[in-house]
Formats: sequence, structure tokens, C-alpha cells
Amino acid sequence: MTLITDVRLRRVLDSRGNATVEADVLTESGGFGRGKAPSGASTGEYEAIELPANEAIARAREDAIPRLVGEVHAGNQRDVDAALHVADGTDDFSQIGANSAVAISMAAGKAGADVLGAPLYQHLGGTFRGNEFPTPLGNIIGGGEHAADATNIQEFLAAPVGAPSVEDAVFANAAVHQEVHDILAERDLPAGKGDEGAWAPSVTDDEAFEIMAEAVETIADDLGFAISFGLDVAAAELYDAEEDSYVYDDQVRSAEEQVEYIAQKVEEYDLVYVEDPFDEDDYEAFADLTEHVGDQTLICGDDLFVTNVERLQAGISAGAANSILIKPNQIGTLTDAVDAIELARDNLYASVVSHRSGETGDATIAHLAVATGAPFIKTGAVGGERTAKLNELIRIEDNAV
Ligand code: 2PG
Ligand code: MG
Repeated sequence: MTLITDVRLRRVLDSRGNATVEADVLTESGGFGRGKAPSGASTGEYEAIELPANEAIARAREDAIPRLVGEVHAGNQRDVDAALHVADGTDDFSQIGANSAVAISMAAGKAGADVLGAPLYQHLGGTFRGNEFPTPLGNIIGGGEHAADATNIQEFLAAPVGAPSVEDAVFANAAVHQEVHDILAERDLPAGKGDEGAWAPSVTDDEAFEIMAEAVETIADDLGFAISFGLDVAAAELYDAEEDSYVYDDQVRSAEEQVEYIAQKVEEYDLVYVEDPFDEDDYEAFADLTEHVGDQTLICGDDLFVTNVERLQAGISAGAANSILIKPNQIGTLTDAVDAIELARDNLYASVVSHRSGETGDATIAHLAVATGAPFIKTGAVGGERTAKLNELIRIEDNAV
């Protein structure tokens, strides 16, 4: 029933105005699915390879489509993704491009769900899943590689941990975003927005910490439930390998000082989440911080793990971090992403399903987070390509997809 009869690929725009890959998968019985690849700016060194969209499309047409059409059933995600790996033949999707791979993988999942008449999260997760909802981490203030002349820390993220529902949580993050706008206006600090819709004011990291603390407290009081916050330091972008130090605008921190700095911020602001506080090769520093504050906060590996089970296994063995960021396009297929989530779960690492800074209206990650019972999802707070996922979560909660 779900035998793939056609795969169509085309170039479409992403939220930064760059070209990305869109895939349509059609099946024998009329099933249809469409997937679009997102794209990072602060990409990890060990991510699967994104090719220029034109090239990725041409190569996937030549190598991958013939192995899918008339050969594989869209309803069997593992078969689809295995065929993509065989067609590619490399470890990192450098032949057909992780952007073509992930777009086809997601489109096939949706086509499989379409034939079954089931929502994607149920098709991917089975009927025993889909009742746990992730807490959305909302990007409120940001800089790094996502905005010029703003904070050094890439993301300050609201975390509405006490919200009684996904809907409440999503609206809480939007309210914190608005509150920060008002605080910035009061302080006469004009701010545009970065790639993910976070405010990108020209303030120091310390000032951003203060503004976040004030905003989440105000909105938590208004709404009557707890809202904390966290960070994506994206420290690989600050790291100077020759000096083994982290270079901020106002300070240079040695690797040891970076551990102390982050631990102190966790204590001072009760941070519930710290992503990539160290360079992507420094398992040791991750382990050190995890030993110190891992019982109080999530320490998440993004560039460190790149959704890769081997890198995650190395982290587990070293005691590095206690959670993993899951970005399907970092590894190329839904199957690989789910394998990373399962390895994480077996080892009590939390999974945080994530968007990229360059996004599209594709809402697959909302379904992936629910399908796998991920405790968190990071997908912005405002902006059409971000709200596409947030609104889909609200619909899933309302059982209206
Ligand atoms: C990150 C992501 C998403 P990018 O670092 O976690 O917020 O950014 O997509 O640029 O890697
Ligand atoms: Mg990150």
C-alpha cells in the first residue's frame, strides 16, 4: 500500500532566504508527504554534510530516487532510511547531501502516516506514545552566529517548566518575548531580531542574564506557574584552540575558568538548561561541569553529539552532559535521530528535539518530539517558521491533527 511511486525534489526558500531542499513522496495508494530540510549557522564540525541545494537535488535524483521508487514502502521508515544510506554510501551523507536525505526521510514518514490516516507522531511513535508533551524552550535573547553586535552567548531560552499544558507553555514563551521587548524599550535599547526571532540587542551577556531573570519572573507571576531559563552558549564558536580559551567581547576565559563561569551562572540564576558550554571536542570539561551541577540542570550536547550515536556513546562513557540535542538534519534521517533518542533514554539522558537557525514551515520535529516522549523541544518563541512547530504542538495536544 505504501510502496513509493514517485519522489520529487525541488529548491525552495528557507527563513534566511537561502535555497533548501523540499521533497514530495507519493505512494501507490495515493499517500502523499512533503518534507523540507532546515539549515544551521553554528554548525558542528561533526555534522552530516549539507550540500548546495542544487547539487544535493541532482545527486539524490541520480543515486537515491532509483533505490526508492518501486522498491521501498514509505510506511517502513527504517527501510526508507536504510535505502538512503545505501544510496549515499558514505558515513556523513556527503554524496547525496544530508539536506536531500532528511527532506526525503521526513516526506516518506508523512506519506506513510497519510496512507494509514494517522497523525505523524502516532505513525512514528506507535499508540503507546503520544501522551507526553515536551516543554518548549523559547529563544528570547540571542547573538553569537545568529546576530551581529549582540550577546556572545548564542541563546537565552525561556523554559516554562511549571506550565500545565503545551498551550500555556507556548503562550508563556511568547509573553516573555514581549516582556523583554518592553524592558529593552524602557532601557532605551533598540533591538532587531536574530535568525530565530530572538531579540538581538547590543548588550553584554551579564545584562542579558539580568533582563531574562526580570522578564521570566514578571511573566511567571502574571501566569501563576514557574518559568525558568537556560542557555545555548554555542561555545565552539567562542573557542580559540591555539590558546585553549573562550574569547568573549569583554573577557577571555581559560577552559577551567569557563567551567567555573558556567557553574556560577547555573547557581546564580537557577538555570535549568545549558547547551554547548564548551568546545565540541572537550568531553572532559562537559564531564567536569556535569559532575558539579548536573544534578541541578540539564547540560546538553549539540555540537558535541551532533545527534550521532557514536559520539553520544562516547559522552555516556565519559559522563559528559546529561542530555542531547536532536536535530534530524545533523545526522540525515528520522531513523538515525530516533536511534540517538533511544540510546539517550536507555542511559537516562534527556532528549531535546530542535529546530535550526535556518528553518521552513515544516513541523516534523513537533511530531518527532511527541512520538518519542522527548521532555523538551527547542523551536523558538515567535516567527512563522517557529510558530509552525509550536502551533502544531498545540494541535497535537488538542488532538486536532
Ligand atoms: C543551535 C541551533 C539552533 P544552528 O545551535 O542549537 O538554535 O543553531 O541551527 O545555527 O546550529
Ligand atoms: Mg546549539
